[in-house]
Amino acid sequence: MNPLPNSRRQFIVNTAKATAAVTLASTILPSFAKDRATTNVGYTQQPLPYKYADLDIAIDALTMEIHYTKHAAGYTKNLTDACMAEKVNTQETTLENLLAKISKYSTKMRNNAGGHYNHEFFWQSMTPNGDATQPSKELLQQINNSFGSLEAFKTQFTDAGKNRFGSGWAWLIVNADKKLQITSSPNQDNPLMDISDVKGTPILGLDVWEHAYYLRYQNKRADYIQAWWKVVNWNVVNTKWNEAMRK
Ligand code: MN3
Repeated sequence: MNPLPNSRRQFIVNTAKATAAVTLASTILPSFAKDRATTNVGYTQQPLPYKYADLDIAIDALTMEIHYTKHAAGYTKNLTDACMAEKVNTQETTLENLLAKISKYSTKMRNNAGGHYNHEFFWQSMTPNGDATQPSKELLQQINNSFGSLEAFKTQFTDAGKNRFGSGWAWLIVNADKKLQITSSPNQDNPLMDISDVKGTPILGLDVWEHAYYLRYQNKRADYIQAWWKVVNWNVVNTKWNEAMRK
């Protein structure tokens, strides 16, 4: 004989499931949810949020494919190797925190932690529908305050990328005073690193290594940057700006 009516039994099953879910949420989910709730970059290469050919208005498909599967994937693999060799617990140390004390690690760690972070950040910051996105009202106000206008900001950021000698990145950051600032970094360095001359939280970054543009643009880096504005995902920049202001 069934000791419990069906509805009672189902209630117990549901309660057990709910309890299990609450237990799971309180034990496992905090770190997971934290990563998902922010635009933090993890240690693994994430799938591109678009196809290689989708950014063709600015970047051709072959460049995207080689850049993602060879250059960027190489940084990710070498970062994994460096973390193993230098005993970084990637479950406990966020990549952002590792970058903040990068001076304590090897040059291999610096180059590949930066290379992995910068590329994951870069992929996130682009979309085939860039023209459908724009700075939020609040961010636009800050851009106007800091640089005069959106166009003036783009010109100054473009100059930072154009004038970065050799390989590197141009950045828009939120600095310690919560102000917007344009900067650039050599190689795979970035403004999260303790060794960086200019420090802050990046909210937009542009890869100006030749591998990012040479097939289509050859020596014309300025043309690449001009086209790149069409694929900037301002929705992501808005989110990163909000997060940086709350830090
Ligand atoms: Mn690159």
